[in-house]
Amino acid sequence: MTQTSELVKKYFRVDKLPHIWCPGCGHGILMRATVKAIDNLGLDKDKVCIVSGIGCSSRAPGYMDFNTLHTTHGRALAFATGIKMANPELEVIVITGDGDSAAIGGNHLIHAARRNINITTIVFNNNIYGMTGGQYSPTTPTGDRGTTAPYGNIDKNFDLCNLTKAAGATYVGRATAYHANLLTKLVEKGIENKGFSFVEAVSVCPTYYGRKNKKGDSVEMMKFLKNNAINIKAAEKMSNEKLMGKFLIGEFHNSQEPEYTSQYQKIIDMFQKER
Ligand SMILES: Cc1ncc(C[n+]2csc(CCOP(=O)(O)OP(=O)(O)O)c2C)c(N)n1
Ligand code: SF4
Repeated sequence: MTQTSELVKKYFRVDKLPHIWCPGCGHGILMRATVKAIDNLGLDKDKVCIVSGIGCSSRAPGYMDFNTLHTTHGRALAFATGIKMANPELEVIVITGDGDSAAIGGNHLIHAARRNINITTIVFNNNIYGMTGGQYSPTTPTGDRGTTAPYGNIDKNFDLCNLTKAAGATYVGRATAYHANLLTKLVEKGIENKGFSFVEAVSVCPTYYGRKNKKGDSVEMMKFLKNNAINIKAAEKMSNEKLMGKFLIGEFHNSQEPEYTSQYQKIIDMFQKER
């Protein structure tokens, strides 16, 4: 088994470390779980392309030693789609935030899912806009506070797994910074899936979400994830009463459907034969 230090040497841009995430931020754990999944699958580093938008979450590819692209806010999936179409041989992984993927990038997310293009998207969901100072995002739970919702958010929050599944993603899963081993497994399976894979990685942001909502420090927030996440398989046998106030983790959806770049190639082949 590869040790952490070997992982760091092999997969991180050591000259860019230490990272500048706040002490106690969950994003580092999620980044490590992503790299661990890549390592477990033994992927060729030169064939992996990691794309992000803008945000604390989207800083991750800057630290990761692969082909990486730090794009514009909300547009990671648009860039990633272009890369995948130009070179379907590449393993394209998107790391994005809840604001980046579900607000400004929300349309790209549903259409990438609908196309079933072979991209794995990992959303580092900290339930808030971290980088810009704690504005509420589409995943801020109703009633919770942000700088733009000082009296509590009155919008309904998105369940990103339900959203992407309904839009057509063929692999959907959720884990948390506390459940890092499960997250690694879900990312592995997402990468292996030949279609659009969506993995929600629930993070902790003690600086903004935690402080604004009196959730305590990072340890308290991690305890919350530990105590309130229920595996979807276990949930099947539990009563609604026991599930009240809990949230689900695990594999939500796994199906096989035609993949976009291979369908596109078939059209190219058809016309090349006709010529
Ligand atoms: C077009 C555009 N609009 C707004 C911004 C400002 N901006 C930068 S990061 C960000 C939010 C990031 O939040 P999220 O995706 O949830 O990631 P986090 O920082 O919480 O990890 C915003 C609004 C920008 N850079 N570009
Ligand atoms: S603001 Fe929040 S998400 Fe951003 S680095 Fe700090 S703890 Fe992490």
